[in-house]
Amino acid sequence: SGRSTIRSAVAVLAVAATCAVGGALTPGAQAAVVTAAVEDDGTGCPVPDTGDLASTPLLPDPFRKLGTRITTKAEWRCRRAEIRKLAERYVYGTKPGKPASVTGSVTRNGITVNVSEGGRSASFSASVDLPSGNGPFPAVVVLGGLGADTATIKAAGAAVIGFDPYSVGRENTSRSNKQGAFYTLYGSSSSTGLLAAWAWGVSRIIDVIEQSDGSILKADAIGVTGCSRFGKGAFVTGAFDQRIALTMPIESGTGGVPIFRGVARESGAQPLSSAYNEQPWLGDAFGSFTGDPARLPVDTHSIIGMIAPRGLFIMENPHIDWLGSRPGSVAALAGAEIYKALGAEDNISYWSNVQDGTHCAARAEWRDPLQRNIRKFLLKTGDDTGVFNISPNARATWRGGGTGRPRSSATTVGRSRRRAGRPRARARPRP
Ligand code: MCU
Repeated sequence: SGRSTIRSAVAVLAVAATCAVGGALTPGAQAAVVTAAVEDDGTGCPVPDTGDLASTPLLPDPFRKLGTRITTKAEWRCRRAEIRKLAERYVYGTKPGKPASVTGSVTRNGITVNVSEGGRSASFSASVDLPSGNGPFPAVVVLGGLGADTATIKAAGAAVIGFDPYSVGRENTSRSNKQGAFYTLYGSSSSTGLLAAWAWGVSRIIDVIEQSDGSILKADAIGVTGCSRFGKGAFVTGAFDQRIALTMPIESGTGGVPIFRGVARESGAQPLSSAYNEQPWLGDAFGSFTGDPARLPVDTHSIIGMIAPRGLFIMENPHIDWLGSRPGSVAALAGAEIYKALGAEDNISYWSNVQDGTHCAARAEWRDPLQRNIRKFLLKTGDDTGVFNISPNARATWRGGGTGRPRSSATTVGRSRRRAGRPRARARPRP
């Protein structure tokens, strides 16, 4: 039958990550057209109240709804809507949808965005840098300009949209006096953190591209990237807009990809309270979890699940403890289980095996996988499989209560074919 099921293999299992051999992306046969036509396809999904939050020291089961565990791929749409709601409520703050009015323009060198709602208006803009050739072009939104290899992005055939996240959510403000276009619309005391505000800004840029005549940029071939704090932003941006075809967070550190429960146990990684207090990146509600992340009903593997089955390429730096590359690989490996369950394991890649320890350096190792990801998910001309190339420094083990190894009988998870560069997932019951 064509019906796919997701079931728990064992109650608790461990996955040991092995270092990828060679690390080359090998050809596969998976279709890459997996974006949604809308920012969020979960409208209409019932999301019950969470009630009291239980302590879950192991990773929460991404397939367990508030109530029961899902058993089919079709149920993922509404489980994702739940994860989104929980992530907004406890981690990032609410990201509102398209405001009542969004207007603007797309030219060969810039995008303007005008938004208004409830009698408040704001504007911001972004730069456009086109590759050679004839458009319309796919594009990668680069948050904050730091660390992204824009030459490679253009050489691969995608335009670079340069977006200053601070135009929609500034840093160095108190939580009660947040500033920037987002907070002009939703109030300076909005409990939404900067990362969700930045994500909202990118979504509005995509609205304007969608509304344009499509002669310069293609709205259905948008990627997002950024390094460091803007890597946190790129991660959240990709998670919260299903029109984004490719999400590429670089060295995002705490508040980005690394699993919260792991950060808390990783000496040297930026502590949760430090990331919460350094800037209002995370939502105000996260403040009550910094000392006790086990109470969070979602962790970042589930945020990766919000991106699935769309393209995701996580880049990390294993040379700086502060960046938490071990909890980062935990999130990636656990999140990959969601991709597998959805039959999309070829759409997630993780790479931390790099030489240069400089934060946000231009890295030769990422050039090839970056081009391949752009070709596959934005130009839609490639069919590479995903690759996990984990630095020995970043190798980690995760355990998830009931997360299990979800089996998707119809597609990839149960099959025996193994490729170089894939993590080996091994079910091993633990007492
Ligand atoms: C990795 O991102 C941050 C980090 O969370 C901060 O503690 C540090 O101050 O700055 C990093 C960054 O954004 O560097 C540019």
